[in-house]
Amino acid sequence: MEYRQLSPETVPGFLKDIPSVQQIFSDLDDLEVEEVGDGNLNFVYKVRQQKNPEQTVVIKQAVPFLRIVGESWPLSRTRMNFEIQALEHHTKYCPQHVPKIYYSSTDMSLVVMQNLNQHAVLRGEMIQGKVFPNLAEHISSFLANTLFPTTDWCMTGGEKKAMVGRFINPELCKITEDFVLTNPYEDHETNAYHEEVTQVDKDYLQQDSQLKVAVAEMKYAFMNHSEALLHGDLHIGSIMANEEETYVIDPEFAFFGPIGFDVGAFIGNLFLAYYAHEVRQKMLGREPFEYRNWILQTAEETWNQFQEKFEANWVAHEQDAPSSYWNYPEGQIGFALQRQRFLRHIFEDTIGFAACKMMRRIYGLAKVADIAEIPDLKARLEVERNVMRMAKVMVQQRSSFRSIEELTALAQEISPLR
Ligand code: SR1
Ligand code: MG
Repeated sequence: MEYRQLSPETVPGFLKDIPSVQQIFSDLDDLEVEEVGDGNLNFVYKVRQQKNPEQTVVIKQAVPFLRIVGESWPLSRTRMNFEIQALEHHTKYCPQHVPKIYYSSTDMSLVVMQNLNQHAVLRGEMIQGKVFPNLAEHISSFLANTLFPTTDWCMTGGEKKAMVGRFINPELCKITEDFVLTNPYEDHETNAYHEEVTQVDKDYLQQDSQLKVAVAEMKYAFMNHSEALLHGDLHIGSIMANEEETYVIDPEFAFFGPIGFDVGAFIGNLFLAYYAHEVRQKMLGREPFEYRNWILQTAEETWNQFQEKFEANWVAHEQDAPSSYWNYPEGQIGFALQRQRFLRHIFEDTIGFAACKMMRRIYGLAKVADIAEIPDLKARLEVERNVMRMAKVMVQQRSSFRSIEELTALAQEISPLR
């Protein structure tokens, strides 16, 4: 099939010929299509049957450019091939948190999937101050269950290397290398500063050698540490949720990288929301304490539960296929020590990458609405300065935090819950 970019007008004709889609709609001549993509890269169409709106799907299609910039920024459509492969992996290991896939095509660079119409994008919901009681439990499961199976603790060397090869994703990795791990820390042309940002603010990030060394170390880890198959972009805009259920979407940045990058992406975004809600809760006419407390608790529970679940997966794997390596009288002590040291390493990476994910959203091209849509620029600047203060300590002192609670204590030191 030859690639063509779909439009709301051409979607119904395209869907008509797909057998798995024919089973969803009772009348394929009665479809209503709306383009709803609000992400930076792709186009997303919601399709529903007008007379039976519960018959519905979503189509996500990659176009050969970066949507946030336009056709002047070419970007290969092969990103959809990585998304399709990653969705298959996530479905295998964590189906309860992945939308159902009805059809995919690498030729057309698209996927037809479950319309999560009972759920909404988590970032938008959190901006409105909604609480998600199961979020930490669900995301920690998603992380532990999708990451552990692709580590060298679980796969054979041959299997792992073959899979790493299938996920060499240089173009999207370069977006992260540039926009998360390089450009915000220099006065780069792709950065965007609002009018209240001063030269002192910029220098705080862009002319601090200790900070720049620490970020460069994180970038090196991102580029070299092929620990597990990552989602690769697990911010809170890649999650759809309601009070009961949580779904992880958009894994087009998937590649084999450092585990802490995924865990840190989520936790860093929680801290961004924490700082934003010092202002946002007041905008909503509420006292900030309760909501911000929930955000910090979610960060703590996510890390603590992730750690437990990752370790439990590791122990279960060893019990299923005991290795002769630990088969000596004190072997279980050695195995426990190894788990502890590896999780310690992931924790340090999590803190370092969370910090980079926070900083890139302040001066980098792609911002987060939590902060960037605070209308009062002076209030926004104060939020941004708090983010920078925290992120700087995190990335530079990532090896000195002994627990996630020490990290949430730092968040409160910089901006008390109130
Ligand atoms: C040009 S930067 C675009 C960003 O959008 C995606 O969601 C990734 O976070 C990427 O860095
Ligand atoms: Mg995305």
